[in-house]
Parts: sequence; structure tokens; C-alpha cells
Amino acid sequence: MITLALSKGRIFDDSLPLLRAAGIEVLEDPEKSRKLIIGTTRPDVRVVLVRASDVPTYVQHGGADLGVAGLDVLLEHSAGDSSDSGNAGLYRPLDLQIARCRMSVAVREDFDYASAVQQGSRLRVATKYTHIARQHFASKGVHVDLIKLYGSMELAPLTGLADAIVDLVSTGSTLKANHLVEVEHVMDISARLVVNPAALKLKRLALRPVIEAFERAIAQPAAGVPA
Ligand code: PRT
Ligand code: MG
Repeated sequence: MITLALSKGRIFDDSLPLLRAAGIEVLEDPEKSRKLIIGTTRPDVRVVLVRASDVPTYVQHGGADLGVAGLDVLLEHSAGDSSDSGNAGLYRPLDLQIARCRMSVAVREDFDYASAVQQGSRLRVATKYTHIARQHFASKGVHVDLIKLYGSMELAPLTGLADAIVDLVSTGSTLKANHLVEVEHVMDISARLVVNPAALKLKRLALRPVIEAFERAIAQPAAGVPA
């Protein structure tokens, strides 16, 4: 049995065309069913639904053989990983080029970020992505106090909790609706396929074709992945 960890929402939705290209159809819609384990048209392949930030944990510890997670989630996970493997026990992440967005620094429209940075002010930055943010500001030589939040980062500059946020942006409409503007691009983000290294050895015959089908589906967007 091959177990694939996915999170509900955009990761699941964007993974469907890739799975389809690999000849795998999931048998249930996670938005309608309460099931956490979903079968597929391949009797030896099942999908487990976990929180987006739990995907690397499942794959690392063998609760799933492979999984799909955003680069943001993987970077935060491996930074917080206390094992000495460095790569959090995850085999060669493959860029699936789905669930794409960017990580950005954003501030209130009326906040002069450039001047604050130039003056060497200490900035209060609210984010869910503390490891990525710490690295970003350290590389720029900007002094920051990081405030860890678990959601609704946009609220922080509006309430005076923080001067800036580091968050994911895709269309930009969330920032706009909250009178925030992007002032720095931190990195481009997309979802990656991660594999448990032990599973790759023990279940190589079963896993290889699935991974290769994913690879082909990325290489040939016309073969089933809508633009
Ligand atoms: O919700 P939960 O806490 O369970 O986990 P999650 O929020 O990490 O999961 P989910 O499903 O929201 O996101 C899964 C992955 O999708 C993320 O880890 C990213 O890699 C990727 N992704 C792609 C995004 C976005 N685009 C995105 N736009 N994740 C979040 N957003 C949010 C963003 O944080 C902001 O609140 O959407 C809002 C901005 O969108 P725009 O279009 O208004 O700019
Ligand atoms: Mg979310």
C-alpha cells in the first residue's frame, strides 16, 4: 500500500490533475466526505488528509510514504527539525509547480518602509513564517523583532501589533482589501513532492512509477495539467 499525504484545499485541488496524469483518481471529495483516508482507483494507493503543516511530519516519520507540501511549510519544518539529518528525513523534494505564490514583506500603505530601514529602525514583524523571515531580514541586515502568529497576519499592522508582516501573496487582493502594500519579495513558493527515504528503498517498485508519473506530468503541462 502506498500512502500519499495531502491537505484539503488548494494543495488537494491542484494535486488532482497530477494524480490523474499518473493514472490515479481519488474516489471521494474531501469537501463533502468527513473521511480522512480516501481510496483511489488504484487499490494499492490511498490518500490521507492532514493539516498542510503536518504533511512533512507524516512523511518524515513514515505515516505517509509521500506527500505534497508548500515550500513555505517545508522550510519552516526543516528549520524546526531537531534531527541531525538537516533535510528533515525527506527525500529529494520535486517541484510540482502547483499552488504557486510568493512570500512577501507587506506594510500599511502609509508606512514608509524604505525610510525605516534606511534609518536602521528596529521593525516589529508579525508572521507565521518566523524561520524564513529571520533569514530574510538577517541577509538584508535589517533589525527585527519577530512576532509569531498563526493566521490573519494582515490584521497586525492595522492594529499596531506590528510594523510589517511576512506572508504569502497570490492575487494580492487580501493585502489590497486591508490597505497593505508589498515592499519586498522574499521568495517564490510552489508545492513540492516529498518522499520518505526508507519507503523509497522498501517500496521502490511501487513508488517509482508514481513519482515518475508526477515528473512527466510536470514536464508536459499539456498532458492534463491546466495552465
Ligand atoms: O489553513 P491551514 O492552517 O490548515 O494551513 P495552510 O494555510 O498552510 O493551508 P492552505 O491550504 O491555505 O495552503 C497550503 C499551501 O498553499 C501553502 O503552504 C502555500 O504553499 C500554498 N499557497 C498558494 C497559499 C497561497 N497560494 C495563498 N494565497 N497559501 C496561502 N495563501 C493565503 C495567504 O496566506 C493570504 O492569507 O491567501 C491569502 C492571500 O491570497 P491573495 O490571492 O489574496 O493574494
Ligand atoms: Mg489556510
